[in-house]
Amino acid sequence: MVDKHKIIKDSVLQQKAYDLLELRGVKIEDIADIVFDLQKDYVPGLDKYECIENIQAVIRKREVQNAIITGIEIDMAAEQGVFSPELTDLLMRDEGLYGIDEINVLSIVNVYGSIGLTNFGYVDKLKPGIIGELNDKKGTSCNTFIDDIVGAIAAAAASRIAHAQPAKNLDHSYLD
Ligand SMILES: [Ca+2]
Repeated sequence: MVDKHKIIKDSVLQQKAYDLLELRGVKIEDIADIVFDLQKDYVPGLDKYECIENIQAVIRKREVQNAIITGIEIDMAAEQGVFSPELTDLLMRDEGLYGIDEINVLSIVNVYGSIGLTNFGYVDKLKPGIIGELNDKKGTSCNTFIDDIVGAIAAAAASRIAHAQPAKNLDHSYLD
């Protein structure tokens, strides 16, 4: 029985989010590579460790954990064929007009304001690193949701770094 009044601890969800990313072959270091490439030209002395720290800060947010867990579990359920043939087909092909995978990650992208959306659009178009690898595995695996999740985490972490550099990113100095 589901107890509606039970509040799941953030730490439990955070661990679940990390576990699911790892289970699906995504390492935090892979995401850090994308963040580094997004920000290296704007942040002097940026290193991978700082990128990882910023990714961890993004994943500490409850709305981010929710999006990670929901999206990855839908990918896994699609592979197991638990949905109707129509939805299974849309998900297994990452059908371009489906669009719910992008909507799922808007809460991640929006955490750090409009620069997050700009960064997300950029990685979604170029599919750097692990995002491209996930995209190439389409057909055998369902990576419809996880590719956007990885792109959104990278975009949010890059935006968080940019925001900490007000002198370098004057256009975004209004962000909290
Ligand atoms: Ca997708």
